[in-house]
Amino acid sequence: MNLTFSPTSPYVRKVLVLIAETGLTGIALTPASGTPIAPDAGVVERNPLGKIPALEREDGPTLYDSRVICQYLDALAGAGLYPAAPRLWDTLTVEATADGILDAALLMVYETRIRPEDKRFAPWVEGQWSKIDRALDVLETLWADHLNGPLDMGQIATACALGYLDFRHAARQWRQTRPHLAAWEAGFAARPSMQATLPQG
Ligand SMILES: N[C@@H](CCC(=O)N[C@@H](CS)C(=O)NCC(=O)O)C(=O)O
Repeated sequence: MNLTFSPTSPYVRKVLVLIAETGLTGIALTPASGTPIAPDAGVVERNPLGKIPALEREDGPTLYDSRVICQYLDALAGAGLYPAAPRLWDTLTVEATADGILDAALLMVYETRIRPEDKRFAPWVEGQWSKIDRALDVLETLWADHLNGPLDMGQIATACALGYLDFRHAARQWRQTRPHLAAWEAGFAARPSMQATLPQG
């Protein structure tokens, strides 16, 4: 199998953490990049949306979207990072919450990196941060017990999202009003799978 890879992509990191946690082998990494205005030709060949990660496999079409890839690899490893229902519904919702944080955080990065300065719209950026703010509050409260339960993909996605906030939006200081989430993150970030996949760049 072959996984498109960037050392700064938090969605790729979700997959890499899963690989490390499950001990899966035989997955090669192909460096890739690209933005909505400068797509990577190699990525577009694998994923028409031009996004990474994408996973080429021998027994079927290339898979894309980190959530699909993670479910596929988890099934392959038999690791149970997507547990049986009813806990599954919580796991998927926590993962969707974390991915939503990432979607908003990445759009904020694109806004300052890609959009010309005279076309930027501050209320839109703040609207993205409001989504993140609300999602973090729910992780701090409603999902605190889930985060402290058995390891699953909701936790891995949450840790990757928080790592990305530290990497790209540290000035927003997400920990300030969220002591439980901050303590949980400190513990989770020490896992070898997280240490081996710290964003670089
Ligand atoms: N929902 C997708 C999001 C993937 C994504 O947005 N990846 C970014 C890199 S961090 C990307 O490839 N962006 C290029 C683009 O949006 O054109 C997933 O979970 O895999």
